[in-house]
Amino acid sequence: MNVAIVGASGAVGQEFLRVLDQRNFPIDNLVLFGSSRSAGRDYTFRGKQYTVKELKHNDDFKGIDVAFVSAGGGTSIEFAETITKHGAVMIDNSSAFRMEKDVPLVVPEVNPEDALDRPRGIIANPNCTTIQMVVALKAIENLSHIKRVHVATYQAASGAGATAMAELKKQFEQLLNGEEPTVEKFAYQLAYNLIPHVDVFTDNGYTKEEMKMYNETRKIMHSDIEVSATCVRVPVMRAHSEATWVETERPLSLEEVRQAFAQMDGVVLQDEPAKKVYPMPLFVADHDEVYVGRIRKDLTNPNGLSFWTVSDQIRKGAALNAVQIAEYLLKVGNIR
Ligand code: 2RA
Repeated sequence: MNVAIVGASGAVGQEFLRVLDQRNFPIDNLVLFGSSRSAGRDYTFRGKQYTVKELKHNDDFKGIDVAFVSAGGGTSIEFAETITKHGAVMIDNSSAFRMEKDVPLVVPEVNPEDALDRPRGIIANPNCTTIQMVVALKAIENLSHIKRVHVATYQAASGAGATAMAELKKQFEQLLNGEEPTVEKFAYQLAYNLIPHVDVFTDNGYTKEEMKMYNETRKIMHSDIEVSATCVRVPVMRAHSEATWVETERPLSLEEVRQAFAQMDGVVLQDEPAKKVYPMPLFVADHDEVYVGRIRKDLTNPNGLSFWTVSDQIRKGAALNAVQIAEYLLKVGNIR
């Protein structure tokens, strides 16, 4: 496979390199692309050095089979044609194409076959908060149709990029030294704080991040599922957590729900509260799966169920999901 990574210097771009190597993804040729600022930087992959090329409108993508793209929505929109015109499959981590009718939005554990119908050669990677939620929801949907979801997210700094992670770390150090914390990546100091504001507010009082969870979930699950989200930034480095409540068509027993989670691809069940066993971002960071715990029947609604999920935002929330899409295409022989 001839592989390109666009946005190679970013947090997700760097994770693509780690994930591709760790999963022994078959690569004959690798090309790294970035902005004029990151062009010239060198990265090592499988013992060989690669230099970032500046992304330009030329024929650099000729012969590329799959391009993993994580460089912001503007870059994805501007370069989609350049990337795909020679037949490369563009797996895009930005939100640019997610809701386009002719672009599949894919989580391999939930709707892999959607990736086979990509008239523009583009496959969209969902938002990180959506990915971890739908992996868990799929286990329940297999038992009984989910009518509605309420979810509160506890989103790590990594969602805003490597510089945001560095800012959070720096804030703790500055505060420890009695200095004024640097506040640039978020609306307020994040250290020792929670910020109920991710992305921008829309006319209905929800943020764009919260509306992504509504719109993307319906597209991925091909369902009329109703999702009401509250997305919160928390002082955690790289794993997102979510408190989820679902209402299903029929009442579900805890036993069948636990069994469904235990058998679900991509899920690790961590649910033994009596032994203080439940998922936490500190221990889930750098892992691949969606960790599920705190499972309980809703005491206010016989068809209600509550649970807690944690997953690494940079891996399953971005780079790993995109690589798993490419692995699926390879497995079914649907890529050059
Ligand atoms: C965030 N989900 O966490 C958004 C973008 N990665 O900031």
